[in-house]
Amino acid sequence: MYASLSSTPALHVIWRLCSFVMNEELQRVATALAQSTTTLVLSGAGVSSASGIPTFRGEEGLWRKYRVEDLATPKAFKSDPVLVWEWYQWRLQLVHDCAPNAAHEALSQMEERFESFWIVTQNVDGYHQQAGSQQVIELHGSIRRARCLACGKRMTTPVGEGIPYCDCGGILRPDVVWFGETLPMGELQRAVDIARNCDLFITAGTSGLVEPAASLLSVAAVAGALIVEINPVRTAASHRVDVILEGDAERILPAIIARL
Ligand code: BJW
Ligand code: ZN
Repeated sequence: MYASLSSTPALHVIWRLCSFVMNEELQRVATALAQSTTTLVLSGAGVSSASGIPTFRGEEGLWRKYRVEDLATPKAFKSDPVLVWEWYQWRLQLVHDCAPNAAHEALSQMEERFESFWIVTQNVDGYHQQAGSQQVIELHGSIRRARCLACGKRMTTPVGEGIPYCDCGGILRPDVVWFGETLPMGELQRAVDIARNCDLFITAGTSGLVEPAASLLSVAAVAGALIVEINPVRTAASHRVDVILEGDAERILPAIIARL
């Protein structure tokens, strides 16, 4: 496609101009990162899409094939726990079969280089930690863990068919946050504290539709942070950001590192 674009003189000029602007913006973010005292990266499903994990709301999104009301609410679990577990076992298998991608790797390298660098993730796949990041706050829990509805014990999600049970006899559920449920208070509080104190906020691979995660951007903006969005398309958050890096996280994040 690039070859045919650059073969037409007018389009070639536009192409060169876009590349120039993109380079300027990448450099601006790299400089902000190098100078930042605290950086918060809010990650969403798009960060894991290059790994082969489907997003929720895009063309190939999970919700296109399954209705969210059927699978990711406490009511759905109560009415059909077998179906909900089947869906989570399928996704867990996918997480085990796939691996972190260049976006996760780049974020892990950034944490190594910068002292106060935090990832607040909406993802439940655990790929940031698998890629080596340590300062990760999981807002929506983890698909790798299950929780007993009777005694509250948490454990590694047992692999298998049907409903898994705890030693105490209670039913296990995925240790994730469903619609209508509150987020883990400690994690949310820490995320808000970091957003209040950050001077660089990067929202990557999220539609910015789900609350309260989406509001962290506003908290950071009020605190005066530079707000950057990495996404191939415009989102609900785009009009509130300072810099839009249009593209895939697995390409953009390594490109930022290359400019440090
Ligand atoms: C790429 C890319 C590439 C693709 N590179 N990018 C205030 C106002 C209105 C409603 C509410 C409100 N406060 C609370 C609510 C209700 C509700 C909510 O937000 N509803 C909205 C949908 C309107 N929130 C809740 O219920 C939350 N609980 C809560 O607030 O408790 C208090 C309360 C309760 C009741 C009433 C009021 C208050 C809980 C939310 C839990 C969300 N759970 C899920 C499932 C988790 C478990 C699981 O995974 O199974 O979390 S839903 C799903 O959405 C999942 C995700 O983490 C979350 C966000 O999705 P994300 O990451 O943005 O994915 P997508 O698919 O939407 O977007 C992907 C993006 O990537 C796209 O933009 C692509 O373009 C991009 N992309 N490839 C970069 N390579
Ligand atoms: Zn139990």
